Amino acid sequence: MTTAIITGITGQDGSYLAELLLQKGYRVIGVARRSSTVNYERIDHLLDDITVVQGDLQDQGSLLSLLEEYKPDEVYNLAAQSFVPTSWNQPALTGDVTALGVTRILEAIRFVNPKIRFYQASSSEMFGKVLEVPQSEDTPFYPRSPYGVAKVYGHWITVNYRESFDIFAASGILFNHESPRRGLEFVTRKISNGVAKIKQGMAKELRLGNLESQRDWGFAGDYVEAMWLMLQQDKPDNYVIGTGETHSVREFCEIAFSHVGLDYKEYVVVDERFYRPAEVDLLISDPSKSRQHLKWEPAVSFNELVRMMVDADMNRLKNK
Ligand code: NAP
Ligand code: F7E
Repeated sequence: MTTAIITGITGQDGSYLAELLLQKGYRVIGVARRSSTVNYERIDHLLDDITVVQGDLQDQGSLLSLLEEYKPDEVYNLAAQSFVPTSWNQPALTGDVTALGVTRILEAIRFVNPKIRFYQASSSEMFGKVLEVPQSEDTPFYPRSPYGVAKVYGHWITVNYRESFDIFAASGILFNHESPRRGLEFVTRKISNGVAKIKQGMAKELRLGNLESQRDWGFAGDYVEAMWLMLQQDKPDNYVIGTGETHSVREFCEIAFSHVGLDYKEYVVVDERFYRPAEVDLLISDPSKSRQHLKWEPAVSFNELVRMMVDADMNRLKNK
């Protein structure tokens, strides 16, 4: 039985990746950091089938002992301080977890078993103030937030351990991917949740920041398949994963509100509190390498994604 360790098991992607690996017959070990109350909402339905263990990307020893105890074949590093605005308020913590945390796992792999295959969750935020449109594996980085800067470090240390120590270390440069399990502070989920609350009479307006920024949004359930595919190749590499389409926050609002028969212009209030010190205006992937090498294609379209998220929040609030 193949064993995989997933850091960030309690997050959006951790839950989808665990489901995928269980379907493939893996033994799944999920790493969660200690907290005073458990936050297993996204993995409640999996707790009989996976093993959840304590570990923290800020603690080298915990990572070493996990690898020694569970002897994984594959490690997926999905843990991070992943919310961009928080990275300006807590830049040093973001660097410690999102950047140095990657080195700590790679060091654990190097000491315990350099044959372990490693996946690093890199991000389109590394492209930031884009130097090329669309963005591919060869586009230079220009990060615009402490989060983006930390992810650039995580990407390059992954490449460096591949080249220095011959570790099978893959970097997936994933564009935004969303789902009904997305954290409530990210814009897509904030909108789908806001729409459902307004429709059900629980809120009167939705306050957002920059409506003009554009993202290449896909469905998280599709993207975890790409992570797994990267570790099944003959050689480790970097891959851009996205849809190749871009849409604005405004378009997301239009579709989300109209799905429940509302006009977003009557409810969305632009609030400068949600503007960022430096914005990433436009992201759009060139996913040709992953299409060709991994044979990966997203299954869920932008319209389907928006509707799926609104429907899920409508149902959740109805059943409350
Ligand atoms: P997420 O929902 O924010 O999940 C992040 C996970 O990291 C959570 O399980 C969190 O645990 C854990 N974590 C945070 N600090 C930790 C620490 N010090 N030690 C151990 N675990 C820690 O993020 P996601 O959307 O699933 O994204 C997964 C990964 O892909 C992240 O690295 C993210 O930066 C990256 N990424 C995401 C996207 C996207 O669009 N979703 C795109 C590109 C890259 P708690 O539950 O305890 O907070
Ligand atoms: O913002 C704008 C905001 O917070 C998207 C993370 O998973 O994807 C995510 O980072 C856009 C930005 O995601 C609001 O200014 C407008 O331009 O949903 P977001 P993000 O910053 O793109 C990347 C790939 C990651 O790697 C990250 O971990 O939407 N926006 N109004 C708003 N954003 C938020 N959050 N809230 C608003 O009210």
